[in-house]
Amino acid sequence: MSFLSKFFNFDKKQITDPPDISVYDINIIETNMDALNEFSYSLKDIQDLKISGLIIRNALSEETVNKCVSIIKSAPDDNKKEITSGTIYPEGFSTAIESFGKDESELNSYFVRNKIFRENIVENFGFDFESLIQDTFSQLSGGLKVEVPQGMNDKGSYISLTAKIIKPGQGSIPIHCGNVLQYYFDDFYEHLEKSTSVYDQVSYFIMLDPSDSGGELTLYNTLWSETQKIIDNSTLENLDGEKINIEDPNSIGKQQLKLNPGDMIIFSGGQIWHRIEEIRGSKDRITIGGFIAYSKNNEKLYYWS
Ligand SMILES: O=C(O)CCC(=O)C(=O)O
Ligand SMILES: [Fe+2]
Repeated sequence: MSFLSKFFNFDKKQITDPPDISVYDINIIETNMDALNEFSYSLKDIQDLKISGLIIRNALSEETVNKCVSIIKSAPDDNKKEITSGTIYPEGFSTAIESFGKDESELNSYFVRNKIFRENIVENFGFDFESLIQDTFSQLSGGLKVEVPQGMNDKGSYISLTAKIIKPGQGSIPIHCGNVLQYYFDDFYEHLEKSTSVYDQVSYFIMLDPSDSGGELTLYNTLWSETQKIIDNSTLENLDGEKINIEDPNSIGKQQLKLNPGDMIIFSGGQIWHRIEEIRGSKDRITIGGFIAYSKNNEKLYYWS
């Protein structure tokens, strides 16, 4: 239809069409480690939603991936934490603060344990993921320093990254975005917020072992700025009070991403609503990752999990 005929033909269809609530279109760029120098300021573009995310294919070799999978699987249970959607290794910040509350000595020893775990990162994960993350994000931010925030009361540190093991039948990671967690658990973030701009944080993870089927990352075409309420696992409500059925393609657009062993994804997980699809088949899905954000003065980056 030409511009003029469109302009003069206010037909019935245009009036009765449902409102277009998918105002944000997901756009993911794919690259590999060798081409990363073409993306010198992409972290900012991801945070500003100019691009939704970046997939770095084969960030880790097959050999390294296999070594990490076997080390993570056989890691001692007392370093692992069971949560509803699976197992986290080692314990991340949000569940630690959930279990320890404001108990200062428990929290202090949690942060000290993280520091010790990090000193033995190759032994504990099978690979120096901290160097990989620091180099990658430094390249994606025009050369900024990338650090792990210090723990509460200047004790130890946050954990840099965690592995997530989701078992078939144990489900999925239901729909969420990083900002919704900060909204509901704002006192959890009180300390981190002093150093780090946690709002609009960026998510990243490396796929180590995909499930036989399912386990895809689904990004939905709606942002925290327009949708801030979870009604249930399949329904969101936007700021206009409209219900969004995330299972209904007429209600919302989405993009599903399948990652292979060794692939890394960096995306606007703070702002874009997303979920991990149900794990099916016979094997666990294993990823390793966390969050990254600018420091309060924008001079460096902080990453944690
Ligand atoms: O699959 C994962 O490891 C976590 C995905 C996720 O929700 C995130 O990275 O924000
Ligand atoms: Fe997430």
